[in-house]
Amino acid sequence: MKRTLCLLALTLAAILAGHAQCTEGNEPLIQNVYGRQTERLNGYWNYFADPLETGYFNYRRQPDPNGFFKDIEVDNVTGWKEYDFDLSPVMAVPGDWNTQDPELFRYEGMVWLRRKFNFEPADGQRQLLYFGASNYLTRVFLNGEKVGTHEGGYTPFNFDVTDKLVAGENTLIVAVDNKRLPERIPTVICDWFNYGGITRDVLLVSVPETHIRTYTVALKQGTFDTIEASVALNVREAGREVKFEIPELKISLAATTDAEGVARFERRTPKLTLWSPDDPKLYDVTISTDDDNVQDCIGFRTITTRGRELLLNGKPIFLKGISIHEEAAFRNGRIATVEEDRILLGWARELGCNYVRLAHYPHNEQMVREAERMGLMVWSEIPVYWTILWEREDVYANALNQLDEMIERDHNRCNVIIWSIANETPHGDARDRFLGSLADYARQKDPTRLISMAMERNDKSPEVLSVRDNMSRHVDVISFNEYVGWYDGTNEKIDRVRWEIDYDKPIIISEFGGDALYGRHGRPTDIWTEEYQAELFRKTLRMIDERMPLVSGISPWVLKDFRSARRLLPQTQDGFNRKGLVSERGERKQAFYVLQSYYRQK
Ligand code: GCB
Repeated sequence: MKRTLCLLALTLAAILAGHAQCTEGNEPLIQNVYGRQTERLNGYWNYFADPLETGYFNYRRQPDPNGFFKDIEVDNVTGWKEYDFDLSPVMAVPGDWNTQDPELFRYEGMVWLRRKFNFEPADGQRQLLYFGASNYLTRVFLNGEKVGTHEGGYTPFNFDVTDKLVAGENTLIVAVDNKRLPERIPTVICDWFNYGGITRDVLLVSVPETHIRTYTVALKQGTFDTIEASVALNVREAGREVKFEIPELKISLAATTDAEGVARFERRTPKLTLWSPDDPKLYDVTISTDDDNVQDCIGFRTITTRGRELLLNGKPIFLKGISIHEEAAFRNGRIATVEEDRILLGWARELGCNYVRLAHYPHNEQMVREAERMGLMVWSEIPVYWTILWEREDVYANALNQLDEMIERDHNRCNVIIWSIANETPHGDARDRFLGSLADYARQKDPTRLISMAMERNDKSPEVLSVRDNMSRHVDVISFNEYVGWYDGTNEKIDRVRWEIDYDKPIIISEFGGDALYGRHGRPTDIWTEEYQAELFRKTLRMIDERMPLVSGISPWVLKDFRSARRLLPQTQDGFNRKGLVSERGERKQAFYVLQSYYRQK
């Protein structure tokens, strides 16, 4: 107990420090922007690259208090400015800069973007400026004033800009910096493309002074038929009436907020249809006060474990999964539209999946929502990947903040069954402390889901494979990246190995796979061919069924060939990781059909 309290105190201190260090000016995240009144600030924004960061630092590299580029109208009365947004080209927001401007394809640094928009203030309304994500460090200026900063490339953030908006034309300027640095998360090396830019929606969310900030709607723990909801206002105001309605279930409840500004609801609902991949039932939910109103679609399910079994709604389930990067099919840039989400999820369905591992960072909100509608369970992950600076408090605070934002955004998505706190991290005391605290935080913030991380193998001998990791006691599910036949021996090794995994927890193989260039053929022993990859899948799937302890799910690596600056081999990789079952042009490789027929008979 003492230890838990201690960790909680540490965690709280780190969160507070996190907000001070890696983010600044952010309001607590508002839940479900898509169910509210918003104005989209997407569209074409003027931009220019600023590799020397002239627009942010003065010549001594001190942040310039006047922020040179923050507002072109007021910053330089002399007119001697050496930049001009009006004369600069435009790029689409949301969108990465790498695939929009050939000169910026490999650019890693600062880019300034500007969008003008008209605004008419309404009495009693507050305006939140919301970014779905922007990679990586984002500094925001509105009408010449600094609004705030956010660190982390894959989670949403919002600022209250009510007092900075003016009637008529407004100028929003955003500096985005995607440099890779050792203290960032992810850090200097990772195996995916470092797309920079404002990569997700930018919205102006209009809410009343006192509004519904967030809510949680789920099954009461330990039950299959009792809906529980809590609704939090943006202020600690007691005595406000809040309504909670699910018309289809004839639920219409009212409650008043307590001193924390929170209203709670509970209702037994024997006729509830639980969400599952076979029947991804969602209910329309309305939450309202006398002047605020949020609409959502919510499903109900339980996800628990029993020894080595994984249980969905109390019944054992096998996760037929695939790992996915958020990179658009055919176009191969950061996903910018929901249609692009649907293509990837459609391929996962075609494979026969009931589950997707959204690697290695939180994907866009619509991806998760579409998956929920399609009956796909989700593993959601923060980019704590490979070698993080485990000893540094500011790095921990940043990881914690990204974890917090991931959970905050998606805790009402019933299809999210696992929060993953890391991928392939080297063992050590500092790492264990770092990840142990993240796991405790996630569990305390959201006790309705399972916690996991993609571990590495730690074998007992070259032929007796295993996972042994101190983090095992912190996670609910033992997940690991396997790779026999690719990074460990060739395909014939798969038939020789034995497995001993000593934990009594469900096992998920979070990755296995091998590279194949679409259209390259040879014998099943010829590396880089479709035949090699297909054989690797056949052998691995047989091994899982016949020679491993009970495995509760798999998410082979990976749905589609994806860009990675680490993949240098000419004529084979050409800048792409080739472990996709589908090529970067959308062609299915042989292994696609091997996995598809396995999932059909499973
Ligand atoms: C891994 C990583 C993944 C890589 C993959 C590979 O273990 O988790 O990010 O892309 O291997 O292809 O090497």
